[in-house]
Amino acid sequence: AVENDLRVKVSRHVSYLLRHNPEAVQMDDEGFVELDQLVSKLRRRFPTVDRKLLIEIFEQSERRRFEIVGDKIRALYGHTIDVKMNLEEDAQIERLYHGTTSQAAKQILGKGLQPMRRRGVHLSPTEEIAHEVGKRRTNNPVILVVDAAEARSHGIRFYRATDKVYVCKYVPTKYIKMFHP
Ligand code: HQG
Repeated sequence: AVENDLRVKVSRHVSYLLRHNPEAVQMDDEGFVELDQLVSKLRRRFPTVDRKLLIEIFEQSERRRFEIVGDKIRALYGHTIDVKMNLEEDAQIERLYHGTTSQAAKQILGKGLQPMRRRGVHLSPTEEIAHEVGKRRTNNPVILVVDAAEARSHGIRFYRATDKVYVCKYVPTKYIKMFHP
């Protein structure tokens, strides 16, 4: 349990560093950081962390939050800092889902899905995943469904960050409905 606790803390801290860069870690314009540099940053807080443990944490995680390319690593979504992710557009997906609180859902149905503090709106490919996301904020999440096909025909682009996370700049209210299973 202590082991797991450390892993969760390290993973959260990596998300924090790579999505928001509070300590001004050297990052390229696509959001990549040298793994070695990240490890040495992390060691100040978690002295037992090394490259091997980091990679284990990423491989065992249920969500793919990071991407390692060569000697570099970046967060795949969730940024508040300006990064050029160059994610792959998904030009086929017809529906996307968003799980949130009932209060937020009301606002969203009034003015659209906004990225709030992040660089993009985060959407889920299935209602089950949207439910999990909403569960982080409330016991009774509301699921919204986005008509991605219709939005796309009006120029809105949806990008696949991972198998569980899609991002988009903004979704106007006319493409959003309450989801009723
Ligand atoms: C809401 C986690 C009022 C939106 C998750 C959400 C996800 C509005 C909140 C990822 C609004 C933003 C992202 C509007 C949107 N008025 N509220 N017009 N438009 N909102 O954290 O989707 O574990 O930025 O409903 O699993 O909750 O960190 O987005 O409640 O994939 O890897 O504003 O973070 O992944 O919150 O979560 P967030 P999110 P990790």
